[in-house]
Amino acid sequence: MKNLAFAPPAVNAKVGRTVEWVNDDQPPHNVTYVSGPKFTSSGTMNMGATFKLKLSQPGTIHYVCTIHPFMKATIVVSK
Ligand SMILES: [Cu+2]
Repeated sequence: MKNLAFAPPAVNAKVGRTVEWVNDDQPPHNVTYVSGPKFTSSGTMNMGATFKLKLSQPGTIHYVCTIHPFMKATIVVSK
């Protein structure tokens, strides 16, 4: 997360890979599940905090930062 955005806002990755987010912003953010293969949301991430998600199922994950609802992003997970 940087400049009040998920960067990049869309990624493609294979099942079995792990995605890691780092909050490079001063304001807190979170990674909150919206739709697609289910995962447990991150909770609040202060500056410098990290969150990892192992991609275990194919599908398109949509997620948002609920603190800044305009921060939306996707992960397309393929086999
Ligand atoms: Cu945010």
